[in-house]
Amino acid sequence: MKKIIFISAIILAIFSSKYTSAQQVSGPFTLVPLTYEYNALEPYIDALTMEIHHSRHLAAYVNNLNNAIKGTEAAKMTLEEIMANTAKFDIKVRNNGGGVYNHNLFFAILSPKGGGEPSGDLATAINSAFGSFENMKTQLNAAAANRFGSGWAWLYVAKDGKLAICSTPNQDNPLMDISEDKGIPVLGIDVWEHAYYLKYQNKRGDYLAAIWNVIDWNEVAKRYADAKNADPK
Ligand code: MN3
Repeated sequence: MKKIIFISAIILAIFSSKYTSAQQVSGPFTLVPLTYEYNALEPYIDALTMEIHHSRHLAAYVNNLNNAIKGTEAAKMTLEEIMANTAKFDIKVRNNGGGVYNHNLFFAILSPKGGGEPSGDLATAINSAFGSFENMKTQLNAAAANRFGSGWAWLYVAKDGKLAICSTPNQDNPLMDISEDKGIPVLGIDVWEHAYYLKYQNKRGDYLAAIWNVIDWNEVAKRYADAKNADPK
């Protein structure tokens, strides 16, 4: 009897691991691993949300993008080149390509060592564009809170070289040719419910208040410097 229970437990373990483990992905795009543990952003973003968000949601965008670009011109493009040409391709390329680009940025600008305020050139640019760091936060939170349904709020370098704030629906972003507001994103906040619902339920505002504790300003500053050095198109 004990043996049967033991064997059943093993079979169950094999089955459940099959359902809970990350989905397999095969190129050209791959699932970028996190540089921190799933529980590293607690208590601001909970471990289960991070695990599902990364190992299932992002993994699905990667898989779906790889499938959508198979045999097309996009299969030889970088993610940034795909963003600049979404109008040419199937809607699945826009949705899943945006999903991969946006989440790679989002997970990279979060850190357990985050929080505080930016310094240097980024701080100067924020003060010049918004008056103060607090004003920038207020405006970005408002863009995130007012996004109806699923989407993103962005701090980005606009075509005039200045920092600006916008919000996009679904998995769109300012790099896309179809975006109303165009530029290079340096900070993105995911306001899809999957980003916060397990911990914050319908209280998107509480998630938006908490996320500033885990924003990695060194990484945002690096992206700001790269964006300023990029060729204006
Ligand atoms: Mn998401």
